[in-house]
Amino acid sequence: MAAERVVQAYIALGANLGDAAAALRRAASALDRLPLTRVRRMSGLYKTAPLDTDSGEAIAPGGDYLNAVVELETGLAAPALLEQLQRIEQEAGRQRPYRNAPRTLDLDLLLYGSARIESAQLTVPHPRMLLRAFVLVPLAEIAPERVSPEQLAAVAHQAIERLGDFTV
Ligand code: PH2
Ligand code: MG
Ligand code: MG
Repeated sequence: MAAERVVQAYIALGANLGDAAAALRRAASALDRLPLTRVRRMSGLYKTAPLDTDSGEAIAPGGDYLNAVVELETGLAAPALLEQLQRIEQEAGRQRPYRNAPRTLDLDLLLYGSARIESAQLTVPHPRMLLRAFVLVPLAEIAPERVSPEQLAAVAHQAIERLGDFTV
């Protein structure tokens, strides 16, 4: 059998409803249990103010978020990985009453190797990741080659606090 093609994928985790720390820990261990997939690196755990999705600036409804980014090594194709992320969100009780609503768990596919994907379901790299310190700061922690100093400088005014290591 041919060897599986394995890629590094980066997933942003966020939650600001319920026990967010537990939701992120459970999500990381669910990711590690996906077929053909291992969690290879985990950023620290960050506390961040809720930001508006589109501008990345104005404050959105709800309390502070916990955010982190993990690196996966996966043999899943990007659409199959997206399907699994959505399943894990559903199992964590995710509801979508309105845009930017507080959430029990959000899992966003940021990067899938060096792929550029534009389908009806999925855009990779994530189209808004460069607007968000809550993505770029933890991503830079585990994959500094994927984030430039200029990109970090552009979001340096957004409040973000590293609470400590993120362990499952
Ligand atoms: N996610 C959003 C909108 N705003 N703000 C923070 N701080 N963290 C998030 O994960 C987040 C957000 C949409 O997914
Ligand atoms: Mg999101
Ligand atoms: Mg999402």
